[in-house]
Amino acid sequence: MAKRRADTRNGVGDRALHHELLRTMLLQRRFEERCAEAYAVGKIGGFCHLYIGQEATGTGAISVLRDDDYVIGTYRDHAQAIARGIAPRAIMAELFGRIDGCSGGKGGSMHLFSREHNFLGGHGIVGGNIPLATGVAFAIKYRGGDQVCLCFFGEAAVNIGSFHESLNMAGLWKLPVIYVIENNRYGMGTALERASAINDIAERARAYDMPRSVVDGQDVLAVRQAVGEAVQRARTECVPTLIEARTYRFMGHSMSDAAAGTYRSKAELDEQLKRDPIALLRSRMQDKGEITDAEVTALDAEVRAQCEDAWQFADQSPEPPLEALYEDVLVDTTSDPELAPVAAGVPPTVAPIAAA
Ligand SMILES: Cc1ncc(C[n+]2csc(CCOP(=O)(O)OP(=O)(O)O)c2C)c(N)n1
Ligand SMILES: [Mg+2]
Repeated sequence: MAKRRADTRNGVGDRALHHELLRTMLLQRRFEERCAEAYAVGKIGGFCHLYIGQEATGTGAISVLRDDDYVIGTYRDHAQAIARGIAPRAIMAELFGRIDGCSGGKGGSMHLFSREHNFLGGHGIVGGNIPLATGVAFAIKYRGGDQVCLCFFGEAAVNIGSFHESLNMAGLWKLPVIYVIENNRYGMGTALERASAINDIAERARAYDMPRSVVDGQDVLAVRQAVGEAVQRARTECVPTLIEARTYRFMGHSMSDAAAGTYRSKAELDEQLKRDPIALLRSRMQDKGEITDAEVTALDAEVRAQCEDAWQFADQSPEPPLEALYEDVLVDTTSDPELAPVAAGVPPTVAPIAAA
């Protein structure tokens, strides 16, 4: 599968970079609008959590990574998979539970995976991906690599025990991991102030002697800057970072609850809608003369067509056969060349972890 992600790291001018970031966020938005539609007509089953409103955080953060870095997220993973370059066709097919999905149609909305893109999920357990990210970062260091692991989770996850265990290990062993808290103010219907003893959650990094920063999660360029600095620190000095991106989701927690009217007011939502991350970047580009209205319209038409193509592709893809139910439960070490030595009982020949 060809990688669709353009190089948004270095060597490209601001205009090209901004166009690429806008295209990615618009694709994420239109894709998830189609997800909502597909869910309503029963094409997507199970849980489905949309990222609408939070696009700048995932897009800005992932845009600074190299292809050999790792990304690991939560159940709110569709848009991050798009930012990482996984084809909309493969994502939509996964959401439809079809064989051409990136997880073979057996993961669904919350479990998007792509080994090719070093995208390690999609995890349904709140906080469950944080120790995994820490383990990935340990493996990178143990093997002497210079990749980093970028780990996304919500602000409610910082009250889970594994968050603290993981940050302690990462701080102690100096692991190349960047923990990005997507603070959208709510864990399902519970406001941060009702669940957390401190509201300034980036402060938790102090307990683990870890650099921290707070960033406007609606500003894709600010996120790029903050994550870029953390990635550089992790890559060159093997230092972990905790970043709190202050953002907001414009939809309900999942497809099963309303956007407003229960635990948050319509007035609050309307206020937040004024800081739509896509509109913010678009108007910044328009002010600088980097994009015209006609170009925005054309871009929108292009991504809408891509989403329609993804839907049609997913709809035509078959369901996995019944026999596939028992596949992918355990690792098949015999058919994977990388794992064959393990299967044969050969101990791994990797360098021990360097002293911090
Ligand atoms: C260990 C665990 N407890 C409870 C749940 C149920 N649950 C699913 S999402 C969620 C809220 C998480 O909120 P947050 O971490 O802020 O992420 P957001 O949904 O806002 O992106 C909860 C409690 C779960 N999936 N896993
Ligand atoms: Mg939250």
